Amino acid sequence: GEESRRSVRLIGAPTDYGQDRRGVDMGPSAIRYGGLSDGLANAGVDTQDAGDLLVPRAEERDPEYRTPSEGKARFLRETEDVCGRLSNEVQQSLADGHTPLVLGGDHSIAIGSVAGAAAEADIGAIWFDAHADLNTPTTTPSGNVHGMPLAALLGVDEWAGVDWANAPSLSRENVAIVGLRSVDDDERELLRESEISAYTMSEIDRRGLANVVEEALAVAGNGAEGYHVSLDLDWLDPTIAPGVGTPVRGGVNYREAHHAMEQVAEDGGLRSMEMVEVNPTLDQHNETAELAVELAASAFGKRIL
Ligand code: 5AB
Ligand code: MN
Ligand code: MN
Ligand code: MN
Repeated sequence: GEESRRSVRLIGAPTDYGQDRRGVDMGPSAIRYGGLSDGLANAGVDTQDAGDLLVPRAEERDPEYRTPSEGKARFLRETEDVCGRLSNEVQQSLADGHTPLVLGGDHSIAIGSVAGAAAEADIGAIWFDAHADLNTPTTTPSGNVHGMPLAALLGVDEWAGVDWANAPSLSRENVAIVGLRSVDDDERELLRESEISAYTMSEIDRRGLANVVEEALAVAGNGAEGYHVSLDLDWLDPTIAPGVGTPVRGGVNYREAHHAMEQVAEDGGLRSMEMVEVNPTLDQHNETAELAVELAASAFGKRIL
């Protein structure tokens, strides 16, 4: 019989509420301009573009936000609003038979994309990132919500019972973080005591990325109805992905990254995906957005032979 083609629906979430540096709201445009629809067509998937969510400019809003316990989360009201709408879009895409591919925007939008993907299914997640994104409004050193989405989705401490995050949308035994090299003290403590599978760059050096990703796929998929892939472009080494707000040296290289995405395609359990933190104002010749395009093509099954 004929294999059914995967159909991808693009959803832009042009936010920059979650971090300090302006410009990441241009990520969806940069990634589209980088050739996303052609790249996905080459991967053999049908693509439709739902356009961008409407996101009010940060200058028009008041960033100050304190939780009842005096925790800090800049632009949390705006983040809640965008994530609620994004969650609905992701849920609708899945209901319509499309695989959602969300284009960020800063990483705070993951609270919406994963909540939507988890609304009708028990899912896992693989977090490709230099950072753990496990802060809460209490532990955050910056007040920036892009450092907190995974904690929100897991319902950690102050994030517990946050209904707009559908918290918890994920359970710790089905979450793998791959590529860690910048972790805050409270995040480290949480990772040590929890069942979250966390793979540092050092472990990747020792075991090879392919082995680590194989394990991460097993973790995310074990007993779950598919998984979400959250790809923070700062996962990559800044020499190949300079257009990000929080670069950290010592990330994965070009071929490693492609092979990881090829493993995702091969595995077949991908339910939804997002690419975040691309900041064209910090980039060189849109190369980070173009790399995101290439990696998406690999994740959706582009074949060389
Ligand atoms: B990203 C830091 N841990 O919480 C914080 O880029 C950085 O989404 C967070 O991974 C980086 O502010 C968030 C210091
Ligand atoms: Mn669920
Ligand atoms: Mn990061
Ligand atoms: Mn991140």
